[in-house]
Amino acid sequence: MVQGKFGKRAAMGASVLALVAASVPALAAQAQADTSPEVAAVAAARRALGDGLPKPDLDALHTVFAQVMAGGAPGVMTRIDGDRGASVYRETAGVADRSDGRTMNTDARFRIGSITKSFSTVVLLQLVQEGKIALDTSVDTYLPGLLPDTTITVRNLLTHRSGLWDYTNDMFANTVPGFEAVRNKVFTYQELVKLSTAHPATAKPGAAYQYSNTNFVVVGALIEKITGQSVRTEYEQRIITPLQLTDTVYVHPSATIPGLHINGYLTPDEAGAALVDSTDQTVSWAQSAGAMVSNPRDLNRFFSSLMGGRLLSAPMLTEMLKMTPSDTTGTRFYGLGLRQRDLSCGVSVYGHTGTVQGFYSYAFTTRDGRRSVTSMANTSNNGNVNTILGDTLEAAFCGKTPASTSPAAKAPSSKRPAAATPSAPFYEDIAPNVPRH
Ligand code: REX
Repeated sequence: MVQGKFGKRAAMGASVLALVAASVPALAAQAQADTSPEVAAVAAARRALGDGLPKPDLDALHTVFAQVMAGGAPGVMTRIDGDRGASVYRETAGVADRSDGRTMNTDARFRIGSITKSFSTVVLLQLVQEGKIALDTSVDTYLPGLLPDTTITVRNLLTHRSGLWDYTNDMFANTVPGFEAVRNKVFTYQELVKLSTAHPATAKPGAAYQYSNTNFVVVGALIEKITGQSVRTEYEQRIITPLQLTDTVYVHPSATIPGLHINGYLTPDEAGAALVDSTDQTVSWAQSAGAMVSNPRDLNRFFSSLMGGRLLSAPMLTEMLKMTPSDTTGTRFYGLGLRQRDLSCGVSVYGHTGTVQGFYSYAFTTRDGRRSVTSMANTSNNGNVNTILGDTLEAAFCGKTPASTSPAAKAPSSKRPAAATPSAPFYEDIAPNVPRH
């Protein structure tokens, strides 16, 4: 069953829109120039949330939810904060807990996986701002002897261009046994780095984008070395407390998610095998690369605040947004601990994706931070579900745009996924050398 709760201000009246148009000279002039009902309807839809984008297409969103659940996820949800949270949509389907049938809830916490990388990057870039560390300096300067290649720079880590092997490829080659072997373990950063450096480098530093959790484990080690404090303290003091992210916690090495939360269900490799409840685990295998817990409101606020300049100076945000392609689609890019996705309606969104056993998530915002979207499904090791979940971004950011006026109508068809139709399989970064299921 699909449930929806609409924010009070989501349905803004036409009279309010007219007032808005009248008070903004450019809009008023546009309204006078084009008086056809069609053009006026498109303009009204675009202004409906006050953030300049089309209204979210909730029918398309619910169709995506149905596909995610048909693909094997017990539950799925999306929270959309329009106009920096003035208009909120909380959409859910399915259950948060299969044992008691508790329904999915957008207030509940979940494991955000690699979305943690954006938090770690903000901490590190604040340290750069403070002159305590430099982006283009060798990691070896700060952590002598940790990495065999002394030419790997701090920027190489943040851009996934270090050439450090991703140790999770080996760790999770067999999904459930791999998970069970580490779910209660507590690793040091050094132990995880050693698992990586037992393999030869995958490329020369700077040469190629190759997603690797190792990079952000080294980022955590750098943060702790430079500040003399735990990453937990740094996340709290620099991000969580200032932004009042009351549902965001870093509890490593505790294995439980505190408070109201969603249970995660890992898909075994064997076809037809029952889902494994993977809620409780230390996530010590990821730490600063993926061990945070949060909820959709906090993630939307985090990325909106980031883009709004509340966490980094303008020059440092510009550094974070220096993107290079992360695949060959021409629509997906990676900056410094930050992804960019170009959607079918011509809108670029910025954020991160996350995968921890039992949890797939997407958290993205517009360049001005005015519309932010977080989606999650409580399963993993099911690439098809992850791909379909990504289509919630199309429905939430692009909405229903009349084909004749949509920038997508002019885009090549390869860049034009329909909102309710799953786009091409998305495997780019999940343990790249491991067979897909
Ligand atoms: C590890 C394997 C996935 C999960 C991983 N997660 O590298 C990081 C992350 C923290 O969130 N990365 C994602 C397991 C891709 C991102 O940045 O977007 N897979 C699963 C297997 C495969 O065990 N055999 O799907 O749960």
